[in-house]
Amino acid sequence: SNDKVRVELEESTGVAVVKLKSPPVNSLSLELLTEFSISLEKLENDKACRGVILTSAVPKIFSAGLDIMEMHGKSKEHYAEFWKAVQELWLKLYDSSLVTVAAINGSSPAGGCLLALSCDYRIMAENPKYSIGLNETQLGIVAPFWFKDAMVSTIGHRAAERSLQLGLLYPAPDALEIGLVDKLVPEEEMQSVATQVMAQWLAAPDHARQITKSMMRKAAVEHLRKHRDSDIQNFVSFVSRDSIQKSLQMYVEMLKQKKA
Ligand code: CO8
Repeated sequence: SNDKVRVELEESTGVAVVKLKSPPVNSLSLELLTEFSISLEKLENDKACRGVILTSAVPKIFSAGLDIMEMHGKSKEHYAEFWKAVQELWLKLYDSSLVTVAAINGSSPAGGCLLALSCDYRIMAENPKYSIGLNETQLGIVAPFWFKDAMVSTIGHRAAERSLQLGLLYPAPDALEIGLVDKLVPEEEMQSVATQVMAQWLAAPDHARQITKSMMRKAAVEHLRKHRDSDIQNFVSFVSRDSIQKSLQMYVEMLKQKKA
């Protein structure tokens, strides 16, 4: 069903609020990735839209990242299709000409963090129970080069190296301290602060801002565009390994045990 991504465009301001609504944890399944990409493309092509506020309609969770079930026990063809959809969404979001503000109203590990990193500005609810980071190594997997590039661009090389090797998840206050997010706000003020930040970014003339954004992001975007096929091949062969399948299996079981 086409209702995992809620889009509300306010014509008077040109600002769209895009809410992920795929309970329980907004994990990025092939279906959600596809719907999200289509929504972004529509907004990108809509002359009435100048900015997007990205947030979650699921309490306490922004996004649990990529859907682990899409990377486990499936065919190589499926892994390839899934990975292509992950790349596609990232390219659309990271290379968007719209102003993008992430309103991170819950936990945001791995692919959830990547979504936030791809926006122009990040505000996060100041709850220390919410954490964000690229924790891939903790699952026994490796964040791809373009996840790494986005992290390095945001927090710098040294902090990114430590953060990626250890697979660190930062509670909101620590995320602010290392610059992984730009601002912490009380959860009930997220929407109004996001709107204020958006107004500030929209005050810059569109054309000049868009060219500047594209200049800043071009190298990372080209890096993936040029190596899309090999990146898919790498993902498929990596994720198909028995050892990786075992790690993912153990991680899923760990999540279930934590619950019991
Ligand atoms: N994918 C699929 N299912 C998930 C995921 C996920 N990412 N996260 C949680 N779930 C499932 C849980 O297993 C659980 O299922 P069930 O109800 O059947 O037991 C259900 O969602 C609810 O989860 P929790 O009970 O854990 O919910 P909480 O509210 O307690 O916690 C969290 C929410 C904090 C989001 C927690 O679920 C969590 O930490 N999840 C794991 C997040 C994670 O580590 N994601 C990493 C995914 S990998 C990725 O995004 C990038 C991969 C890059 C590719 C590398 C190349 C190989």
